[in-house]
Amino acid sequence: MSGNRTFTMLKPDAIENGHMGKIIDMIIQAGFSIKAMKFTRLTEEQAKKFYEVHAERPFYGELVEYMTSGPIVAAILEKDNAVADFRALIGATDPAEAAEGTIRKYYAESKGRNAVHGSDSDENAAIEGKFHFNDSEIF
Ligand code: IDP
Ligand code: MG
Repeated sequence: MSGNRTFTMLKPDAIENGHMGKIIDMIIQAGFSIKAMKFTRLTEEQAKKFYEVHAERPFYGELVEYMTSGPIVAAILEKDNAVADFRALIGATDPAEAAEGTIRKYYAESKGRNAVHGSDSDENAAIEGKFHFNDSEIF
């Protein structure tokens, strides 16, 4: 059975380009409710840990540098079928391949600087949510 929570980050390019409010509005209009939200900046250690699964990929160094380059918004979102529905809302990793109407189609700059993160499984949604929030910060 699929779960009802996912985890997202609005990445540094989205904040830098002034898209934070519009992206949060798209998320709410798509039926997600916000269970936790934080405006913060990742340390190098946090970014390395968060993207550990990509450690062997050629873009890992660039990814860590980008994700620590400025503030982000981290959030836990709730909706039926949250993980899959949120991945559909954000679109493909590369904005050139993202469907019309998706967040990445509108706001991503490139495959690397792609505006938003979305968890890829219920298991990772739980791990990633806990990575950023204590129980007392989740409503
Ligand atoms: P996802 O965010 O759509 O799940 P992943 O393949 O899990 O995509 O990659 C994690 C993040 O790493 C991407 O969102 C993007 O910021 C970055 N990334 C992925 N592939 C590339 C690439 O080929 N070049 C540069 N950055 C990349
Ligand atoms: Mg991924």
